[in-house]
Amino acid sequence: MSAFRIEVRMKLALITGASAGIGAATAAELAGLGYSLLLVARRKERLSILQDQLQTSYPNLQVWTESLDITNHGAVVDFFKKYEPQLKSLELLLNNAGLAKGADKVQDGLWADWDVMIETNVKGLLSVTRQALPFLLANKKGHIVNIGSVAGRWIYPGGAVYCASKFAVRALTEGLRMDLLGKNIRVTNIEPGMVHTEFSRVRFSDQTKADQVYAGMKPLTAADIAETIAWVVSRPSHVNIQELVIYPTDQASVRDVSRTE
Ligand code: 8X3
Repeated sequence: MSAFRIEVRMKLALITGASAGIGAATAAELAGLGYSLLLVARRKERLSILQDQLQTSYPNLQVWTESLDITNHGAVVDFFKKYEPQLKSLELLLNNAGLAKGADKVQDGLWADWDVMIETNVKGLLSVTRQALPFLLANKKGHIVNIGSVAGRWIYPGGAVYCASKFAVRALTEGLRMDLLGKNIRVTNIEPGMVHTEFSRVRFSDQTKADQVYAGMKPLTAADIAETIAWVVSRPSHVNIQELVIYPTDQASVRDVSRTE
């Protein structure tokens, strides 16, 4: 990719966890809005397939993909060095990478589950954000969109640590907004309820259990959230949608879900 082409489309969006679900769906929405895309996730093959699909739909799209584990701070630092030419055009960071592992009560919880949730949802988000901020600040404009959760506002049994990690995302979103005040950088927290992605399969490592989560109800889709993000980022630059709670109609709270028999 020549330096000239990098300068053709000025708006770059960096998406973490871009290989599937909300990340991949938002990549497609942002391509439609004229963003260039820098897509990262651990699964390089999935990213390559997504890259091909996006380039078929948007032949002029500039899209780069890179395998990156955001829990590896050294790798994150190296990534930001490698893509510095592209990142000079950074206008949007979508902190989408995140996961739940397990739904055990704290007294039964597994350290490995807690570790990966906190490492990814909290420290990984911080690692990427810290490296991205110099680029946004240099551009004197930008937008950070964090994928939080209703679990960042309300707690449910078996969700203490996952909820804590998403409460942290909410706190970091608010803190960032304060620290960046006056810098023309918007910060948004998107807080979805039940979205039918790989989320529950990752959480339970079991397809049957994952299917039960959505049985008899109509959950949100990744596309629903992606469309919302596209709306949020395309508001005029003086408008910051600070946070959005989005439930499916069949869900009234983290614990109330309407299901057909
Ligand atoms: C996912 C929503 O309700 O499964 O963040 O925790 S929930």
